[in-house]
Amino acid sequence: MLKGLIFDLDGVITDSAVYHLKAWQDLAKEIGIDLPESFGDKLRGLSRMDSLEIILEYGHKENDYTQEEKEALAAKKNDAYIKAVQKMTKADILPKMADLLHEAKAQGLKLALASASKNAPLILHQLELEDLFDARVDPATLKHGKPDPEIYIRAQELLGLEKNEVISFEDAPAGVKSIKAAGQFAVGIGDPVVLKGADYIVGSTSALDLAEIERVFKK
Ligand code: B16
Ligand code: MG
Repeated sequence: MLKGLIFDLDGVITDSAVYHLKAWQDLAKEIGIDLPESFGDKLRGLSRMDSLEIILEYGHKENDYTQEEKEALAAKKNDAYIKAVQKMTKADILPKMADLLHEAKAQGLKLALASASKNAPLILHQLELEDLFDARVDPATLKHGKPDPEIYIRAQELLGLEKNEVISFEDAPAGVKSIKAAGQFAVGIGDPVVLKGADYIVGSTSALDLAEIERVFKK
């Protein structure tokens, strides 16, 4: 029986990816790397330091910096990202998502957040959604990032539920892999080819229909 929903943040509840990409592009430019718009999809769901690593590899600069210097670069990107996030409002919630969250809550479903972002509390605050969530995984407490199942298993445990009692929502291939490795039902939001491991896929949040997802889940 369905008892809870677990959500990724970036790409599912709001499109913070555009701000991540802009902040990474600005930082990359400073160190001589020209990051194309298409790189944004590669960053989805990856942790901050994993994002920096693939950017440095892309620019053939992976051996140019010490760990301390890498941390300083990531901190600089994060400062710029936070400045952008502070301008977000509830108008930045993706289409239909606020309705879906409120509908789920009204049905008595528990809600958890499984975002790799350390800035998730700030973003939920900006979007005025923080009170809706019963649990939030703190990514700083995790040993492994997505696609490892740890984050989705932790979210389910924080809700006190079993894997067959939850539906989890993701926009990134690494996130869908994480959900499926946790043994949960995965709703993918995005390109069906890219998200092919998911149990139910919609092209965008505009197409989300909780009753329909629940019907497929129960089959
Ligand atoms: P931060 P999600 C992820 O969010 C983003 O998709 C990814 O691009 C970002 O690097 C990661 O959060 C870490 O974010 O630097 O704010 O800690 O999709 O897991 O909600
Ligand atoms: Mg995401």
